[in-house]
Amino acid sequence: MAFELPDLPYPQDALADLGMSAETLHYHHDLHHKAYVDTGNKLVAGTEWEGKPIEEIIRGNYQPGAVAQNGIFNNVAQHWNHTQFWQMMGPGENKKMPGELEARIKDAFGSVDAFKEQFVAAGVGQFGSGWAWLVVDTDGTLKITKTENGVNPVCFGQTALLGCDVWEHSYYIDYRNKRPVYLQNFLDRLVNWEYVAERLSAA
Ligand code: MN3
Repeated sequence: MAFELPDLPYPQDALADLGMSAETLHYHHDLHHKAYVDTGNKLVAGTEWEGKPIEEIIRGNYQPGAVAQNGIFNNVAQHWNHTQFWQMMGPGENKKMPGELEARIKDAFGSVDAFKEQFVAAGVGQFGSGWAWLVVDTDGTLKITKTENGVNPVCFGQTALLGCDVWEHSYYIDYRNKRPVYLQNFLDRLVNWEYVAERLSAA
């Protein structure tokens, strides 16, 4: 089955009071994400990858250490990344981190603030386009990682709990060049921690 652009799980203006405008979500979801879906469908059609599970296409096309990944990888991985990203955010102020997730984060990083500091540093330290992630690594421990362009935790057999898009299209309308402010706001106000905790339970 061809890839489809999923609807946002909330109205386009639902995050505006929390630091992500309707304009950003319009460009990011309706145009950027849609382009990955459309291009991914075109590139996969008629190849051995057509109809395969998305994670299999991502792992099968990822080339470790390559200077650039192929077009199928770039577009299909970015479709996966954005589909997760929309769900990892949500409307409503003061979203609380469920206890079990908080305990695991404190255990791994010392404190919630230390976790946020390291996550922001990962996103800021990703030179050029990419993503910052909180993952369950293959050894079962929580880790913060950064990846370039469309590369994601699926490539490494890790479970993504949280991901933040640090491509400029994700923040330039609302934050201009201030990537650190965008990342801090993402963690403080935008993340749907209940959903992150569900992903941890399922890992
Ligand atoms: Mn993006």
